[in-house]
Amino acid sequence: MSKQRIFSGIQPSGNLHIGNYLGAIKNWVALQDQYESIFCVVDMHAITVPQDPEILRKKTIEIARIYLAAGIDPAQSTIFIQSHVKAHAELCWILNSVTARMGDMEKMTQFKDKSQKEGTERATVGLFDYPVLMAGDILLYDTQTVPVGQDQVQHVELARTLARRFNKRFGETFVVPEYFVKEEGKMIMGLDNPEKKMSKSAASEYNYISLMDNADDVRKKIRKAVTDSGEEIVYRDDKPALKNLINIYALLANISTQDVEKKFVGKRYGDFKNDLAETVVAFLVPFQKRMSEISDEDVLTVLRSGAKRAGEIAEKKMQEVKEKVGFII
Ligand code: AQP
Repeated sequence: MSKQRIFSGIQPSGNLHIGNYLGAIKNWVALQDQYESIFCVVDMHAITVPQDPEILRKKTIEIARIYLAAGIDPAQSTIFIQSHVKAHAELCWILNSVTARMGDMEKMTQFKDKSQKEGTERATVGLFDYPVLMAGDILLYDTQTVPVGQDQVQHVELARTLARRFNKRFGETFVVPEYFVKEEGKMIMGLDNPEKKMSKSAASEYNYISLMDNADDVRKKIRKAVTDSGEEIVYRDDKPALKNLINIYALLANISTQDVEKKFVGKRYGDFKNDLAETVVAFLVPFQKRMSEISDEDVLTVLRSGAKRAGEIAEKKMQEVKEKVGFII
């Protein structure tokens, strides 16, 4: 029996942080043996908010390099840049026109959050339409499972709705995808505010630990991270800041949160934070070394062959879709 397929992607906007790694990339690496995997650098999503063109190009390569350094194996998994496969834009337009409804779109919380920054009036139509483009990304590849962090679940739900609606109207065309969210890393919270997710576009750099941070930055950021009242190192909902730090510790050390609690019985926040900082550094140093060993040329070679393979799958699906909606092929 052939393997089931997974698809996921990350925007080349801002600095990738350990939330992106723990909520998404770490799971992709673990899943790639079991699934036929397609991982995308979603540059078309990134331009829904302003980007400097030169920085966007650099970040696009950087994200692909991060995938490789994290352990995505290009011999096994397809890695490509979204804008290299024009079918993403084509399917987005068709879904926009025949399946997506304003009523669906107005429920999308990410648009509400992101458009708040500059006001809805100034938000781009692309930002509003982001979830339909994402639905297209997923549906083009007959994706069975989409591994994402919790914040993207609503968008995968929309992809499910659009697939069902299209299938109902035009006959069986799209696989209705499931999402895969791993409980432990599903939402890493901001170090400066445990009520909101860690985010690349956060105003303060003390919100996140970037995958590019050096050891001193990591130590400084963890020292400054907000903590809850009390002394004990306990994993509890009424201590959201501590719970978040314990989660990060457990995921990077590959131990359970209970084991973290046990390890720090009788210790203080300061001891825990020092140890956490060294755990993060012990992860980042070899990770960054692996990144530095992968040249731009190596990355581009992987991306070109990934685009070829992804393009073939996507093109086939587009022929079927175009035929169904009444285009002349
Ligand atoms: N804090 C998080 N904890 C766990 N997972 C997270 N993800 C994002 N933040 C966290 C997951 O990372 C993947 C890539 O996200 P994206 O680049 O497509 O955009 P996003 O979800 O909007 O992520 P960011 O980092 O917060 O970016 P900005 O600030 O640009 O919005 C997704 O699987 C996401 O769930």
